[in-house]
Amino acid sequence: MAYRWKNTLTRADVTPEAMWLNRRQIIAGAAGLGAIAAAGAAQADEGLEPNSYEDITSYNNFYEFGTGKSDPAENAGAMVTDPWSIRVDGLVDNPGDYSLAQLLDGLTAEERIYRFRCVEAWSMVVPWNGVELADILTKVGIKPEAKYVAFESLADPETMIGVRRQVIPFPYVEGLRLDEAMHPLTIMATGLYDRPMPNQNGAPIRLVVPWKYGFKSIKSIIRITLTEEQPPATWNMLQSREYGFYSNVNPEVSHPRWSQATERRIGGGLFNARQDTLMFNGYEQEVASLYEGMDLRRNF
Ligand SMILES: Nc1nc2c(c(=O)[nH]1)N[C@H]1C(S)=C(S)[C@@H](COP(=O)(O)O)O[C@H]1N2
Ligand SMILES: [Mo]
Repeated sequence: MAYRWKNTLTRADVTPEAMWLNRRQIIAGAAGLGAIAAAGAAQADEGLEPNSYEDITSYNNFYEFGTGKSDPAENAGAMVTDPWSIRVDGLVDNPGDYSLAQLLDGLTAEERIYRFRCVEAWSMVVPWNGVELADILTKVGIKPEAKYVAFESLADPETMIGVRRQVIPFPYVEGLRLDEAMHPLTIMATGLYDRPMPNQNGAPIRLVVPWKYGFKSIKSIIRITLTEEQPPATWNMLQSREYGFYSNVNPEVSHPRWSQATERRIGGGLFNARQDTLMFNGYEQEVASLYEGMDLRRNF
C-alpha cells in the first residue's frame, strides 16, 4: 500500500495533544494548568512516527474474524457497516437507537496520533481520526448516578467467521470508569490516515484508549450503556488473573506469562531492538491523576 501523508509531517502534526489540551485549557480555565504541563511533555516527545497504513491494516486482533493476525484483513470485508445503528441506553437522558450519523452530528473528527500497545507486547503508532467520547456522552446526557460506561461489539454469525466458530464468547464487551471515558485522550475513532475506518480495525466506529492495553479499545461498537456498576469485560471475564478491568499499560506489572517491561514495534524492521514500555504508554502526565491513591498492582 503506497498511501502517504498529504502534507509533510511536522512536529506540530505529531503532537495534536498540544493543540487540544490548549483548547481544553481555555475552556476549563484553572483546571487546565496540568494540561499545559502535559502539552509541554507531549511536545518534548520523541516525535511519533506513525506505522504504515499497511502495518496498521494487516496485523490485527479482531477475534470475530479469527484469532490469527492476518485473519481480520482476510475476513472482515464481509461485515456490513452501512447502515450502522448504535443503541445508547442505561443512565442517560436521551436513550435510543442512533444512526452513526445522528450520533456524530455536530461533532468534527480530528486527528490523534497515538501509541497503541497490545497486552501481547507489540506496539504501533496510529494516526486515528475521531471524536472525543466525552462529546458523545455529553450529547446523550449523563445521569448523575452513572459511574461506568459499557460497550458492546457487533456479533453477527452470518458475516463473522470467528463468531460462527465461537472462538471466544461473543459479543465482545468492554467498559471504562466514567472519568476514564470522559478523559480528553479517550476517543471514538471513525478512521485512520484520513480514510474511513477499515473493517479489520473496527469499522465504522471503535473505542481508542491510548494508555490502556489494546484489548480495552473495543471495535465495531453497536451499544453504549451507562451503568452504576462496573460492567463486564471480555478478557477480564475469560482470565481475570491475567487481564484486569483497568489494564493500564504498566511496565512494572508483568503479565503472569511474560514481562511487560519492553515491546516490539511492528514494522521496525529486521534490526528493530525491543523498546522500553512507558508507564501509561507514555501518557502518564495526562492520566496518572485518575488513579491517585489506587494500588496499581492490585488494580491492574
Ligand atoms: N470487538 C473486538 N474488539 C477488539 C478485539 C477483538 O477481538 N474484538 N481485539 C482487541 C485487541 S486484543 C487489540 S490489540 C486491538 C487491536 O486493534 P487493531 O487491530 O486496530 O490494531 O483491538 C481490540 N478490540
Ligand atoms: Mo491486544
